[in-house]
Amino acid sequence: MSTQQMTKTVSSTIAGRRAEGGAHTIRSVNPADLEQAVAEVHLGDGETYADAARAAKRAQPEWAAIPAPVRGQVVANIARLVGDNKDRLAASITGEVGKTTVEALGEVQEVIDTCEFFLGEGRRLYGMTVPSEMPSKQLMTFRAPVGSVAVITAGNFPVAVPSWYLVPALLCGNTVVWKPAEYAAATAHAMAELFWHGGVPPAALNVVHADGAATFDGLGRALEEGTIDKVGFTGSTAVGRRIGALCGEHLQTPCLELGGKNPLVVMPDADLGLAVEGALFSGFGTAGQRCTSLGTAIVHEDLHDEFLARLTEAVEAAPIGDPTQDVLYGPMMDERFLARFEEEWLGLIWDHHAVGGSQGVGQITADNPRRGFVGADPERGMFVHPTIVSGVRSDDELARTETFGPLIGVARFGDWEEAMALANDHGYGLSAAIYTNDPRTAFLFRAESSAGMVSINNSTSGAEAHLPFGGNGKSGNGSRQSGVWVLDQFTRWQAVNWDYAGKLQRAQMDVAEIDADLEFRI
Ligand code: UN1
Repeated sequence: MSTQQMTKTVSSTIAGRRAEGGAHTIRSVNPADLEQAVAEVHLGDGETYADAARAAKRAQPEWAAIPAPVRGQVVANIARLVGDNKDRLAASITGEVGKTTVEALGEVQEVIDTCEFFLGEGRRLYGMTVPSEMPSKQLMTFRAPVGSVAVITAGNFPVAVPSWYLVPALLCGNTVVWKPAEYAAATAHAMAELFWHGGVPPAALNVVHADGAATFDGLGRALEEGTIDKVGFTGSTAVGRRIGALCGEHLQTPCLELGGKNPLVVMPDADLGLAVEGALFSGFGTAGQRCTSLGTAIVHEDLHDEFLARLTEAVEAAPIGDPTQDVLYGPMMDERFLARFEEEWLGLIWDHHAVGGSQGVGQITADNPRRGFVGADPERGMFVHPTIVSGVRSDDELARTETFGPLIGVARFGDWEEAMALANDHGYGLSAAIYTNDPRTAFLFRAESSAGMVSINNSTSGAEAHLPFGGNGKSGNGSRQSGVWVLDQFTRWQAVNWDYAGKLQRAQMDVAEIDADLEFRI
């Protein structure tokens, strides 16, 4: 691991100016090497947030007045800049949240893909012309920007998930206040710089670094003042519920992308090797810290023992450790996730469960080692043993609780109803996968799954950047990001009624009557 010290100072940026008022300072560290500080981060307070919202609101009309194809050109510039800085941005992700180099590069690619989709949308943003029921009258629809948008994101995807909000929001003519995760502040700042250098006016993209309490306070004030018109939030279900309630008080519908308990069903006709590979990637990639990470593998009794044996073997053999090397996963990205893993998720392992995948459970230390750990000293970082918990039943707490870390459940089923109960009854509905070679089973699963995203013979994680992304139930409020679908989050339809008859024509009342003989029979 690199021992190079590179501490920068990161502050909130409002209309291009550093905002340091009311702040306390935290250190963002490399989770693979806690002695390595990445940045000193000045955290703002509620007033910092409210100020940023005022700046965004003020800047919005001017940004919206720029023709959409020209805003699309800005997005094209961002795509190019992100591409040219791909390795640096990926290194920043790895160094600040511990994602492996290959996943970090993939994440940066997701930003580029998002930009490439939306730069063309600047030349579309289509409305419709609609026939009127009266002559000399034309109806049409326009997409109008929503206004100023609050974006609040987690740090597990410190650039890709923010780009799903920032790029379409800006392209549609909105301005933004972005509150990234505190533990990914330096990466967020780097990303924002690429946006500003690509031509986004500084007041159109304001960045506030703040803790949860200050953000909540500031967002409440901004909603009260009318300086935030839309909220986009990616994070936990518990926080999403609070944000949804706050927005509801202000008659707003936020875009909420929350947790998951994503099932992966393995049918008796499945390609077992493929299913094991899918479970390994979605269960342990990003150390299980994706909202789309595998929750429970639900395996038919005919294949269960072999699936479990092969997955356990794969997990035991997997290289884990230094994320700059070729490993399955690196550290937990922040101490809060390590603490929760040890204090809460491991407590969901009950007597009737069997545990496998590693020599220990919990943090990898000298006293609780993992054979083949990649890197010098696991105790310098926040590394956790991979854990497979088998014998999971539908009434287990573990079958219903999102465990944001490298822990998966394995359950056995006999009939379809049992499999679907395990797949749906937890009340989340983000992503679900099935491994089968029977198209009837695949489509039955699609129809009966509560998830917003269904994969057939592919894992629960790794969605492409231009399909609708989002969930139902405890995973969100039905909002969708990505592709054309997200346009409905960041624009509102405006209907236009244009009458050029020169006299009042009353809808429903002044409509021509048609002569018809409906008693006619042939
Ligand atoms: C998230 O964890 O919030 O589908 C998003 C995936 C990624 C995005 C995950 N493209 O796994």
